[in-house]
Amino acid sequence: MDPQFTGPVDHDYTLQSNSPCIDGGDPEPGYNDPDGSRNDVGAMPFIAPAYVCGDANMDGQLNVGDAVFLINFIFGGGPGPDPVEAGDANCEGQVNVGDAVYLIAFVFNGGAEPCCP
Ligand SMILES: [Ca+2]
Ligand SMILES: [Ca+2]
Ligand SMILES: [Ca+2]
Repeated sequence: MDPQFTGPVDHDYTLQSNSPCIDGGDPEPGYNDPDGSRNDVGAMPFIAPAYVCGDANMDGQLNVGDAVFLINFIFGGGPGPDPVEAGDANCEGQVNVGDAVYLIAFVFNGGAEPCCP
């Protein structure tokens, strides 16, 4: 079976969210992962990233500030969203100006909600 390591080539043995190793380890509660779920097979447990989709600036709200944050990141060399997925509002796999446009459409024009990966 393929354990779905994130980056086996560069020795990144964290698990991707589709890994069959997740919650496949010892069911003994004492071995539970830091997130309280059942133990994962392998050295690095998978911890689902906690973020609000589209909340690029991580202030807990979705508003124009997130679009501004993304624009500053993309064009102004400012800090990026962390995790970067939080900034991928249109969920096409990368963070770019399209996400800022998407957020603006959502905030001001009743556009579709951010979907994120
Ligand atoms: Ca787990
Ligand atoms: Ca925000
Ligand atoms: Ca995107």
